[in-house]
Amino acid sequence: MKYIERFTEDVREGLSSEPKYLHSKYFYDEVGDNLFQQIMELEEYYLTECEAQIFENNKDEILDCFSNDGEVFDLIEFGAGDGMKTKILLNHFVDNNVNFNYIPIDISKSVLDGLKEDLNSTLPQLVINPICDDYFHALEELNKIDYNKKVILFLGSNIGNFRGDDAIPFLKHLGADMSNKDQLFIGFDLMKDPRVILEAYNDRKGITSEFNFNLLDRINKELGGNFKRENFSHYPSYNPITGETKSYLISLEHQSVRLEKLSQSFTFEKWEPVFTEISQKYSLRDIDHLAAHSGFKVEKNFFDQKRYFTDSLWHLS
Ligand code: AVJ
Repeated sequence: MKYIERFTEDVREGLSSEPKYLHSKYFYDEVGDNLFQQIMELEEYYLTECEAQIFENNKDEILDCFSNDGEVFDLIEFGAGDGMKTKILLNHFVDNNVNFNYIPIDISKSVLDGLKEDLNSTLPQLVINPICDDYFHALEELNKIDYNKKVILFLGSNIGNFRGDDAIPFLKHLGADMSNKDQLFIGFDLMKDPRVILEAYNDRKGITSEFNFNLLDRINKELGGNFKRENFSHYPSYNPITGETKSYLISLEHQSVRLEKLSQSFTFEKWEPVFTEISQKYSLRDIDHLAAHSGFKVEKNFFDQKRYFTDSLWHLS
């Protein structure tokens, strides 16, 4: 199915559901990529800095874990983005003449082109083979062409887009494409002061709100919608019991929105929420639980100084 058809069907399904929802994966068009870039630079959005600190402070040990006495490995990154944090590791590996190939995987061609161009100029010795595809398809293709040890990076708490145990099928699927010598290095944002978490998704400059509203702009642009921004309000929430950080767009009045491409209108009650995104937060027990129930074993957890975040190294159990 073509992208735009998927988008159309997902929006139709989401807005016909009770409660209504829209998939956060559609945040990321060119405008959305740029807004997320700005989010990562926000003071409130501690995740980026924590992970950078983890890499900076543990790069020797991380390298030791990845590399078995000089044997070549593929460093495969899911959803590489601009690769800024990964660059800390890449730099360190290149400096140490490590024998590895960097394989960023992303569905966005422009993101990959930008990354490759940047790395070619800043790290010319690096071997980089980007793959523009979905994660699993790319992995299967890779498995056909080489038998190198694979280290899969899934950073930045991207896993948090799955609610709790909903990550298990995804992780199992990943495990099925891995062999015993392979590793998974996965970023989890940890439970912490609920206020700190809420602020990260409720920044003072309103970039996160803008990020959510971009979804309505996209629907207007691509599906011929007539959403009025001023009729909605961004509402972030954090539940310290479940670790669920959820964002909503709340309808400020009873209204009807028409989507030309779907030849359909949708009514919103006054104060009706549209669920837009989950960013799951984890306890260390949650992480052990996820690993155990998806066929992995936790080899080691790396932390930042405040213990806000962990990058957890897994292998098949
Ligand atoms: C890219 C999914 C890790 O959930 O923290 C940031 C996206 N949303 N601010 C996250 C996001 C609002 C981010 N991830």
